[in-house]
Amino acid sequence: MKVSTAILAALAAAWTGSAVAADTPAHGAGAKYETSGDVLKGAPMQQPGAQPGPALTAAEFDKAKQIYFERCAGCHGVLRKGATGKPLTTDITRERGFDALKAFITYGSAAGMPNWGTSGQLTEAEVDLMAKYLLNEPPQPPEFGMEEVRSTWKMVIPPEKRPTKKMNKLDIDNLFSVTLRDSGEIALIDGASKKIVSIIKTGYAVHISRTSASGRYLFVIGRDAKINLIDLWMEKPDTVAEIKIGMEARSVETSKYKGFEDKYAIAGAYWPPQFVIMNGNTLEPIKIVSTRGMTSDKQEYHPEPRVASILGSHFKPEFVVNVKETGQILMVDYSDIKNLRVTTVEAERFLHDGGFDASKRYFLVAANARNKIAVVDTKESKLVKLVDVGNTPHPGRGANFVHPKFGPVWATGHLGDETIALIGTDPKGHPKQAWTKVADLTGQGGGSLFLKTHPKSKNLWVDTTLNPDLDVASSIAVFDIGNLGKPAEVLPIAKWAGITDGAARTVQPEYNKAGDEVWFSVWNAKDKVSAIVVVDDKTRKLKSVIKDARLITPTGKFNLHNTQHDVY
Ligand code: DHE
Repeated sequence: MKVSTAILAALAAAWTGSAVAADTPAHGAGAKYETSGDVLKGAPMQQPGAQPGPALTAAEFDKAKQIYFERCAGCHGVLRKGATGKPLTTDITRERGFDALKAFITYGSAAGMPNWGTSGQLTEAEVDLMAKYLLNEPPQPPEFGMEEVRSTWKMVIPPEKRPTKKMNKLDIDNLFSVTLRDSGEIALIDGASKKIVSIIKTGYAVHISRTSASGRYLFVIGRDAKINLIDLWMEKPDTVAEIKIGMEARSVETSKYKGFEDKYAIAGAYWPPQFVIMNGNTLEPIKIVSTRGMTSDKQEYHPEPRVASILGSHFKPEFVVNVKETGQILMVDYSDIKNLRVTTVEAERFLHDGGFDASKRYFLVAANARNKIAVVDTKESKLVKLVDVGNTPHPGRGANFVHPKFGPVWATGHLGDETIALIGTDPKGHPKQAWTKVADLTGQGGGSLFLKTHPKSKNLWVDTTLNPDLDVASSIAVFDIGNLGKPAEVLPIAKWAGITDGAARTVQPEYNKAGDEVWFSVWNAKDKVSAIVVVDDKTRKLKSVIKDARLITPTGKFNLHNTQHDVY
């Protein structure tokens, strides 16, 4: 079934701003999707004192603050200075006035503002309250400087008390770290037996896992900015250190350059807008750097630019830090942290997720609300090109393969349309195609979050997790790389898992180490059965279904070898 482009556009706008439109079924799957400010709703914030706005009681202020951080902050910003949504500072809201604000919240807008009132997401009284709240100055969540960061640092097992050799029989390379989103845990699953080896308590709503350069350590970051450092050599892998680097975060990475393996870790926060460099073996915080600054386009000051994806360069002792609202890519040189050198690459606003090309020299990242992919040369620390793609690219780390006609390409799917854009990545062998969109494939629909292939595979798997049509959202499209003119085959992954209760969606293909199996999460509500479905890559037939009462809301899966070596 084709879904209207208006719905997809609203979905895309909402996702990029981190709030799903109220009238899309994706919002119905809301339990699986939380707005980016939700962690902050409970943060202590002083109600601004007497001011020209309508007076709010303390209880009203608390309620409005909670609604704002649950529903609005992702798009309009913590301080209401605007992100993908319009700014809502009092100079603007007071000029608009109470009635206009009320109408806007009730009916939404064509630009992607959800119709909170008419959809029934907010009652009339709540809409009233929010209009009043917006006429008052915004409260500010607390900062999180070195004193606060350090006070959260826990050394559970110091390096000298850790094993000196691997104490277990696990095939670490083929372990999968699986996010159990709503239980605040990860599951370590053995790739061969498909058995859960261990469940480890982590921060709230874990977002990603990353393997250290040596492969010994696993870093896991929660939405609440808590990092767990897990030692995979222990008899039973477990947390050896933890820390909170802010109040809200999504990304963590480790130093990968030769000579610096496992030495440093870095994590980026959504609030406060900052990144923190830590000791890679202990998580002891070393340096905090604020990302507040000028936008790349108009060079206007932005007070809360969130840190999106971070990658460790293979070509230099540098971290590639993508700052969302300013569109600046910071190449952070960790060879001398005291005298930190940061090369600021002017890219494009609303940077989100991305990955390397097959040579690992070039980094491609989505400037999602600008429908572009920024390409950075990590050897030269320079922007190569901004490439136009479809509506709201969302690549995850992307997918690299050799196109029969155009040579090496990197692919991204989109939230706002059904296309899969292929970008040439071989400036030496295919200079004409390099850093341009060479082709579009047509997938099942918009709402795509992740796609994946493997150097040994001939398949390209594309999810459509947030498509409003549940049949589309619960299945996967697979393209034949050798014959891209052929329409994709659609496999009903959630049905294969035998899950009929709830609105289970299929999310994030991930290969095993050998590259002959693909794992999919069948992501259901917290109180419903979820699963992981394993498909044989060659035959595209079901290989196994992992079901276990402990597999609560599985989303991301990270094969430790592929994550360690950036294989995708
Ligand atoms: Fe993610 C990656 C941010 C919602 C699952 N997500 C990322 C990255 C960022 C990000 C910045 C890149 C990290 C990196 O590479 O260093 N995600 C956000 C959001 O701001 C957003 C839109 C809303 C929010 O409030 O968090 C969001 N993400 C989601 C989900 O709802 C998903 C589907 C389920 C969940 O667990 O919350 C989800 N995000 C993922 C996954 C990755 C990811 C699985 C890593 C993909 C990979 O293959 O590397």
